[in-house]
Amino acid sequence: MKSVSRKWVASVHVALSLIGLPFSAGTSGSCRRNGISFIPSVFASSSSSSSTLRMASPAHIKARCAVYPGSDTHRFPVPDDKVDWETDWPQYSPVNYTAPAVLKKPVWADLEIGAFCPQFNLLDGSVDRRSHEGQYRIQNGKPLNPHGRTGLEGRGLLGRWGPNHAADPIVTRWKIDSSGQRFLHADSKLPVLQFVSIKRLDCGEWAIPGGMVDPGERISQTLQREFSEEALNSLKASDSEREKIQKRISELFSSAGLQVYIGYVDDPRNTDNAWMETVAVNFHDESGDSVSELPLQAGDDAGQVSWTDIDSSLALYANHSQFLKTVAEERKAHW
Ligand SMILES: *[C@@H]1O[C@H](CO)[C@@H](O)[C@H](O)[C@H]1NC(C)=O
Ligand SMILES: CC(=O)N[C@H]1CO[C@H](CO)[C@@H](O)[C@@H]1O
Repeated sequence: MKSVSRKWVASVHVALSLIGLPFSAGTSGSCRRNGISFIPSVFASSSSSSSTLRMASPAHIKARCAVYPGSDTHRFPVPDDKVDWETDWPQYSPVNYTAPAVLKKPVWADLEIGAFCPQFNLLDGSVDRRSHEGQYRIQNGKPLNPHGRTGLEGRGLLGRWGPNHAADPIVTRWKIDSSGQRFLHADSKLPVLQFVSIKRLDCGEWAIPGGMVDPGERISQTLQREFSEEALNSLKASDSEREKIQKRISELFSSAGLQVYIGYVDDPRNTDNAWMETVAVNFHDESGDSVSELPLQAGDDAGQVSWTDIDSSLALYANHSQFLKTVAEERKAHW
């Protein structure tokens, strides 16, 4: 287990230097440093992913968790050496599970295969069925998870067959001391970054206030909408203050963001036929006169939004700490 997760961390670095092509390729306004692309503010929704680069995939782990979240359904156990679809495994017999809430046909979910004809690997009407990781395979009419077997077929809790796209906005400012100077960390002597975080209701861990990309929405819009919803809803502010804050948020999000990750997410909800993908982008208020003044409570209640110091010791949801590490390194801040 331990060696596997170390491998994964290492390969995230590899992924960072390999991925990012769909946005930066052919966009003259973007530059690349250390393999990380600075993206122009207006970028198309997951653009045409012509990139067929496949990272030396780390075996996903959460996507093989024994009990599927929110259910009593046990996945068919998949050992590390059987994750790859290329490995012949006639005995493989995944459990078929789609959550009742998904089968009820809510607006955010697809129908069962057969009841409609999805255009996989394409922009299908307003639903983007393209993967950030290139073309994925279709078997018996169903898309195959690009990172391999999960022990469960169907969609589980996910609405879409194939990729389910999310976006994670990482909004940062410099931590300031009482005299208005950048606060330097006692050990590293480096300035400390703070990011807007939310305490998750389900597990109590800190997380980036991200969310799902709506049909027809550009990723840049999702980033701003999710952030505005979370940050503004948590504020006790008058309408005029709210308007002022909304304007600052719009300005910050129309500046060039630093793309820190794009691609597959090893998520416990993933299945053989449905999986999470995300784009994580850092928007940074360098001068401190924009959203740095957002009066977020430094609270500890679930659902609470606050400015949190970026530090390697933070207990964070999923692979969010990997994203923050990249931000800290790129901005030469304490980690
Ligand atoms: C899987 O389950 C769904 C309903 O949950 C059903 O409609 C579908 O036919 C099943 N597929 C297989 C291959 O058994
Ligand atoms: C840095 C970090 O949180 N890495 C985690 C990313 O996800 C994999 C798979 O679930 C974990 O094993 C890593 O620890």
